[in-house]
Amino acid sequence: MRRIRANAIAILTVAWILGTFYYLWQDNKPQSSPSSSASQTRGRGHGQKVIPGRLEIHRDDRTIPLIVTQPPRAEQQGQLLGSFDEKAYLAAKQLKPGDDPYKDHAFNLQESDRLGSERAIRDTRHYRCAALTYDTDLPSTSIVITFHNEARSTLLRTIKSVLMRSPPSLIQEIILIDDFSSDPEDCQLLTQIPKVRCLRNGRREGLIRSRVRGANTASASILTFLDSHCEVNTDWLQPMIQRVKEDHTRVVSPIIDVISLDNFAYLAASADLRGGFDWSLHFKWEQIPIEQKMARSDPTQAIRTPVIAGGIFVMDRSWFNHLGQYDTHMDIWGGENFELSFRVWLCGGSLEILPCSRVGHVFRKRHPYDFPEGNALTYIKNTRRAAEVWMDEYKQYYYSARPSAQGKAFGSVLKQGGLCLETRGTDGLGLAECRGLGANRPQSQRWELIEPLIRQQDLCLAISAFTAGSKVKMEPCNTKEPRQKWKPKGTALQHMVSGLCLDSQTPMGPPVILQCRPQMASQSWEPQVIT
Ligand code: UD2
Ligand code: MN
Repeated sequence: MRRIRANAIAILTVAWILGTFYYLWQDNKPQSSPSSSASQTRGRGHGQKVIPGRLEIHRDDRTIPLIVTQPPRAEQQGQLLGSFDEKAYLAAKQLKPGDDPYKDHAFNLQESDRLGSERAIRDTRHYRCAALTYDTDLPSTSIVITFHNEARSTLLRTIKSVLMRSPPSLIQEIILIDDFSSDPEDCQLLTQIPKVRCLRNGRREGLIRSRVRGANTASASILTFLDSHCEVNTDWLQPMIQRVKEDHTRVVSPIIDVISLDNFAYLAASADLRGGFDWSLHFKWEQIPIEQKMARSDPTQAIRTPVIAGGIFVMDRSWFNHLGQYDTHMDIWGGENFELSFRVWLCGGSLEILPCSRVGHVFRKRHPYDFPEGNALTYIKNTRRAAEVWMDEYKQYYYSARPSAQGKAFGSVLKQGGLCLETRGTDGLGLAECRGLGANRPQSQRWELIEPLIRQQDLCLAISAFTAGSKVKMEPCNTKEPRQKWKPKGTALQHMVSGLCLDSQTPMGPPVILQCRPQMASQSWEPQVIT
């Protein structure tokens, strides 16, 4: 009898051990097809991002393996979507047999469409996150989503996941900015969903100006930015709003989980990463330094990050405005995440990744849309503006890492103290108070340094003679004309042939060229971000 009992205990023990191993093994296994590993590293022609080790399914992150977030029941659906006819919306745009499912969106559209507008996803948070509580009087937020030719199924899933997985009282509105997509109905039809608004750009603006447009019409005191191909996870919003409520200078991001571009599997990302960059201003994820990791006793704690990835973050609206929003002279895509991050840190705020907030995003390997001025030039223009404006002497490392950025246009940024260089009459010049904001800045005060020229539309700064004290005037641009060739020298602008520097001498009179004295205020021309 005793032997039978001993045997039974032994068998049970073995079965228990095997069961435990099987369970851990199951949970370690990527839940998707082998091709999903492709999303671990991403490369692009230019302005590309490499995301090493972003995807890391493992048990030591102690996520909640068995809980999936449920889609709402049928009766809740009606309230969620109002009069919106989801079936018709999705059916109107279907992949035709034989079409390449990756062609238009750089992800597998067939898989995205097949999933439909919602699905249960795994709660990828650390299990201790589920026990956290948040203030009951958190302020509400305006969600800002800009898109250019997004697939209907991914766009709708983004919106529905927000409505399904956020406390309704926290969602003031969802502002879609249709960045001049081919079909205005992609956006327009979605306004039948309660809380959804749609603003369409009359021309392609790029994500940076589009987000500013969205932020400017937002009515809530907190802004939440999302890409147009996301799925938010359980309780994603409360931790972020809580942190911003406690300190309005915090800018917070979730951990960005990976939605496979091939099979749309939802995969947990590592909780040990923060944002970083190299000197050529490429974003990359980096491991949290070991000392910091050791010091982290609480896995639910915020992770301070030098920069954010850029697409998914929450910040106070008045803080966003106080910082001057984004640099609206950046085009299409890229660089704005560094620029905003530098603003935040340099102006006394902070950036964080919150492990208890998770949002899935479809990371792609190429841009599915065109860049009117080319991908490479646009990325250089944007990052050069970030470097010129915020990196002081560190910008030399940017130029060493990216020699091709030398001499490329970076937009209108010429200013001295509170005064701007402006054109007067046909060829006259002088300093005057800087006027107008953003698009309202008068043309007479807009300058572009496109080495070696300093341009205003078709006219360029030229010296009248090669001797000290000669006046500077405007004349039609000609890259071969030695009188028009300039280069930056610290904060001064040096005429290349005479070696003399642009000097405002008498503030209201025309500028002249004088011996370079870099410390002189009259020779210091600072880059100015026009917001
Ligand atoms: C990442 C960010 C993205 C942005 C970018 C750098 C995440 C998850 N994503 O690239 O938000 O910060 O880095 O600039 O961190 N779009 C427009 N107009 C355009 C081009 C794009 O509205 O002319 C939209 C696009 O539809 C999408 C969003 O902007 O919703 C971001 O573009 P993306 O998804 O191609 O950028 P991504 O995720 O590679
Ligand atoms: Mn994206």
